[in-house]
Amino acid sequence: METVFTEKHRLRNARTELFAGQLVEPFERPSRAEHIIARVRETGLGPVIAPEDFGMDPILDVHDAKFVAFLQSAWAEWSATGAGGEAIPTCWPARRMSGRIPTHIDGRLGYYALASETSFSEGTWEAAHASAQTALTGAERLRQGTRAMFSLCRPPGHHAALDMYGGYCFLNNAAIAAQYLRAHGMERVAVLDVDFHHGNGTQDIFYDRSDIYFVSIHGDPLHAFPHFLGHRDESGTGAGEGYTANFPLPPGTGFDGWRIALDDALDRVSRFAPQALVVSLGVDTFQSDPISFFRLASDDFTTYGADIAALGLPTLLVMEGGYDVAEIGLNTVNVLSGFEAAA
Ligand code: SP5
Ligand code: ZN
Repeated sequence: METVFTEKHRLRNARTELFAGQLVEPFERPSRAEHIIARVRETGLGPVIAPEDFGMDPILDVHDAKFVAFLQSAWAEWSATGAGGEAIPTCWPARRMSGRIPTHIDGRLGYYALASETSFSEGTWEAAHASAQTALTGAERLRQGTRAMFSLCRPPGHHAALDMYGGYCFLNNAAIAAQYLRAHGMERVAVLDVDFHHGNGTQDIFYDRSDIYFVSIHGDPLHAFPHFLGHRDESGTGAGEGYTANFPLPPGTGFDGWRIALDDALDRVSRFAPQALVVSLGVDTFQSDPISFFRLASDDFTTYGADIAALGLPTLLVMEGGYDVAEIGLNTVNVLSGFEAAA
């Protein structure tokens, strides 16, 4: 399997994350990608290629133009205020308040953020843009007939919605790739999200559509981030009714329980009969992940990589979360080699 990777991910290197009432070093840090690419090379998974530049159009096919402009200018606007630290929203358009877009950066941050743990830092836009191009390059290779690709995206994307960032995500790489495949000849595309957290952004972007099927297995939002989406009864709206499926699972879920949900999810993908599958691949389902509560072991990642390959679909695996940095390379590449062995 080929991997798409660029060192531009390092431009996303925030100093702060608001966690447990303190500003700490972000869980979503550059060393995550360095460990994964090291393991890709060590195991001889396949060639590592650099992303091509597909420009802004495929990004604007998925995200609101004003939101994208905000991401591009946010750091400059924030720095201009003379603030000493990184950009963290402190207020939101909460229930019964106006939906008007503010002028001041403090208001704009709250308008476009869905969470405050994700500090906006210098270089964030450049890294997010490169991450989206990394997903797009994988999608284009798939379109040309490659069976499977790994887009080693960083920062991750699945929490980024039409016009919101947060959960360490700015541009929704998997959604941008899925929409690109739709726009370039594939009639039906499925997105399978196996990150520990619900892919609220991807669900939001495709919720009213029947041409992109979205299915997510995740920590029950009653107990886990993003807390306000990902319940079992969310199944799509309008023409999209029945084209979203959610499998929220309780704290302590191990591989046996998780794999039952995966079987159901894969069965639904299979019945949708897509021309391609995009996998939002987060390995924060690992037993010792510092911010999550599932109990998968390293070998389980190999097993489920093979389960996904058994669908027999052209598959683009897009990196999302995973915060046990010492084991992230092993767990991620286990999914990919499990897939390869069964493909
Ligand atoms: C891409 C991705 O995996 N994003 C995850 C964003 C999670 N952000 C909020 C984390 C809050 C964690 N609280 C956990 C308490 C653990 N004791
Ligand atoms: Zn996650």
